[in-house]
Amino acid sequence: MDARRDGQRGSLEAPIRALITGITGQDGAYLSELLLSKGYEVHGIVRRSSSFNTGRIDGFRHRLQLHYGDMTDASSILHIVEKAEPDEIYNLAAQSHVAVSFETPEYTANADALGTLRLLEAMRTLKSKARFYQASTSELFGNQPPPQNERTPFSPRSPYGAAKLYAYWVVCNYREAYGIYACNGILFNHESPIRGENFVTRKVCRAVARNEPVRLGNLNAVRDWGHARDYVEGMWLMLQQENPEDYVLATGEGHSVRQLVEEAFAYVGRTVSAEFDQRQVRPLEVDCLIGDATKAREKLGWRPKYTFKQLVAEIMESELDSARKAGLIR
Ligand code: NAP
Ligand code: G4F
Repeated sequence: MDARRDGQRGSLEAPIRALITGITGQDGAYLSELLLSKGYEVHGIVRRSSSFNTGRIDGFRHRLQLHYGDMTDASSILHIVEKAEPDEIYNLAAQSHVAVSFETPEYTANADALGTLRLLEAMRTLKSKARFYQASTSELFGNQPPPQNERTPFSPRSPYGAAKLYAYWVVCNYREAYGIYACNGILFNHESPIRGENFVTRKVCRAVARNEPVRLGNLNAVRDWGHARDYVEGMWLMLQQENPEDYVLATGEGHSVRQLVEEAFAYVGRTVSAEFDQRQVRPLEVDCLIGDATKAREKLGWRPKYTFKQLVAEIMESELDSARKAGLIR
């Protein structure tokens, strides 16, 4: 362990420095808040966009150190790691939408697979001693029967899953070959009121709250939905252990998309109604993801606090509030 971590952890003179790629995303925002609350100096990589993409972190942006960069641009990654000199790196940046990965497979591989390699290579080149968290995913499991855990074989069913599989293995390789403290967090679906609007939880809650048609693809898919706030705590815990290992984070409870729709309508006391939209059906589907997070519970002491019901209620409340403010409902 290096001296900063051993001796001066969290002290005022030398706060621990974290670098978060994907800081403008759902998890990046929750993780930033968590690390700031622990006294970290938080750096983040933001990619240039024609419209503002920092909405999720604007409330505490003045406490962050943001750098322009892109996972597809090796030199930007190298310079940022050199400048920020992080003690911990959380690699959350990705083209994270499974359906979109079928439309943009090459870009997804570039950002999600090669992007991870670029970051690890930057660390190796700079001889960085940072601890490294990789945002791996339950999509790696594909249609392996549930419950899935760290010993379940991988068999991804999308360009996104395949890109993340490369990233998973290259993280393991760099850990073994170069002694980098690197962990894969194999996270099952986690959601929140700031989830991207085109993921199914937020999409359903938004449409129900606004009294708009709910147009969906496969209602039979089962997912293990937790709250992002719980999951970023698990990411941090993985980097505080003596040895780097890979961990599944999941609630252990599965619900179908149909049950999600029923829960959202029940919240507003309306009769369920959803329309089928062929455009939302993926070329390949992952049928059922339900995780077994025993290892994280036993080794990290990690347990999710939110239930599915509480998660849907929180997203619904937020959507109802925004619908009222927009004058769409009373
Ligand atoms: P998200 O909301 O889609 O955020 C993704 C972040 O990556 C955004 O900040 C995005 O920037 C950034 N990004 C995308 N392409 C980039 C590029 N080429 N260069 C630099 N930044 C780029 O995703 P999330 O839900 O927070 O998930 C975080 C990570 O965990 C992702 O890697 C995802 O694949 C993985 N994961 C998520 C879940 C889940 O259920 N949420 C489960 C397992 C694994 P913009 O804001 O500019 O778009
Ligand atoms: O909300 P989703 O788009 O999430 P998905 O595909 O499970 O991926 C998310 O979780 C992964 C972890 O398992 C992450 F790695 C990934 O980055 C992302 O965060 O879709 C959930 C399910 C799917 O089975 C999909 O086919 O909902 C089904 N679905 C049905 N109708 C729909 C729709 N999904 C979306 N996004 N939109 C629909 O209209």
